[in-house]
Amino acid sequence: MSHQFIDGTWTTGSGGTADVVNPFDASVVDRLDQAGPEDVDRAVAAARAAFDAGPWPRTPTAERAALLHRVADLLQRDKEQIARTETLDTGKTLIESGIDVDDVTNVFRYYADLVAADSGRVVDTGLSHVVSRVVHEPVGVCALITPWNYPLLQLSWKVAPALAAGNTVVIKPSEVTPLTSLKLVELLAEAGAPPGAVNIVLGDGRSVGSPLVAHRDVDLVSFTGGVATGQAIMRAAADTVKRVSLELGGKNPNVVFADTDFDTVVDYALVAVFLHAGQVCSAGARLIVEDSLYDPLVAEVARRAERIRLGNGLDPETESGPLVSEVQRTKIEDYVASAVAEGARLVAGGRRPDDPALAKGFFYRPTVFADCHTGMRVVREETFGPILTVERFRGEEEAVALANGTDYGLAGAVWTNDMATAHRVADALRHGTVWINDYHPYIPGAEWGGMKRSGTGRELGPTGLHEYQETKHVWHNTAPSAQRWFKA
Ligand code: TXE
Repeated sequence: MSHQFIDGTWTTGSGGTADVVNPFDASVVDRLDQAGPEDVDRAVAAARAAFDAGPWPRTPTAERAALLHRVADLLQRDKEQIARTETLDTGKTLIESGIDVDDVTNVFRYYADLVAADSGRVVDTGLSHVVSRVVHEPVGVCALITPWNYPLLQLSWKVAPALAAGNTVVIKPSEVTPLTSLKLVELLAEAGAPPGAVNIVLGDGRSVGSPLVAHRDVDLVSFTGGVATGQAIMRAAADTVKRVSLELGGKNPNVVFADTDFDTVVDYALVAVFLHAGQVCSAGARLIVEDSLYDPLVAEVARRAERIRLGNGLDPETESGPLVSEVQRTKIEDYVASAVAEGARLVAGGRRPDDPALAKGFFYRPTVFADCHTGMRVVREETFGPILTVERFRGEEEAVALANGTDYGLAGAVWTNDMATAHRVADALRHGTVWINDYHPYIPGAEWGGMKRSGTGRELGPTGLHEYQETKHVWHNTAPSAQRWFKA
């Protein structure tokens, strides 16, 4: 067993072993060695040496871009195998896993093309003998820490721009779902990443994540995960003034005005929240509905939620898989109990499935609560599971107030056929992404990230590259002459 990739070599970690579990039936998919403290040190030292004296940061951008394109080709070559692994590891359906691989491929291609076109800029100084240019350089050693809901996808949003910019990286995937991250490292090595440019260490947050964040030789931490962990990372990074980028999830409003098409909005309301069993940072977990549409919409969403077919992600008939772990299911059950105790009206789900074929897995029925308000914990906090809460509004002002009435600010949507209303509400929402008459799409070229407690920094788009770049101003006086500032 050798699952740590350090300085171009697969080595065995000294931190014991951990099982990777299939959430569908709790069977063991793989057993992997874990990094010990000395492995973390060796990985950072390799990345440091590769940054300070290795070829990668000095490789012309066109060659770095070519490597990223090769990775994209390899991802497509191995697409089926990667998608299957992601499904075994996370429980999501094979269709979703396949979409993830395509999206990851596109992210590598996007950053390859973007960095190839990034030649800095020349600034007009007004002085003919002075050349002033602004250039982008890599930041240094980047620790990339990822969660378990979109393991490969979220890693790609970090590793593609980090490498495109010329950084070296140490990856720490979630201990729950490390398999496709290992595969991506294999592909990066196959594509020709030089030793030390890409390293991966496995383990949990306490024994591997935390020492990485505190390490003196790490210059940047990019993290996606929970708010409490993000806060701890921000605090720890302060000691060495690291650059930090955080994506910490959301509690995302899906605002529906009464003039919208009923059947369409029911479909989208369901996929907004129940995609990947609700374990999506941008899940539309708060449905906020105009008074006159409220009762029919609640009834139809509840009816359709009851019909969602749970099952094995590998089965093409499955519409939704299990939660990722027993820990996550326990959390969801706790939220359901608190919602009932606080007076929310349960109209769908609220229980584990009865089907004995699903008994071993971490399944929970898609759940809908009506008559919710922002005083309830289930409305305020990110549940990260298949729970939809429905609130009622009267008038645009109240809709906006409710949608913004959260500590989070990652994403939200507005549904209406009145385009003036749509854009007024979109402008008023304090969320990093706003969809009008849609839910979920994102594209490599447009920034992704949150306001308020949803985090700091942006992934994707040009800003997603700048996160991994230092900006340097070079001033060249081509004709210096004595100025006699001080007397000769
Ligand atoms: O996340 P953690 P968890 C939210 C969601 C979920 C909650 C908890 O609400 O229920 O967070 O999930 C590593 N220093 N999101 O506990 O702990 C950890 O090993 C450095 C939102 O799984 O934040 C893993 O690799 N690293 C979200 C990663 O951080 C540490 C996606 C995420 O784990 C660390 C996932 C430490 N001290 C959960 N402690 C999103 N934004 O999409 C843990 N880690």
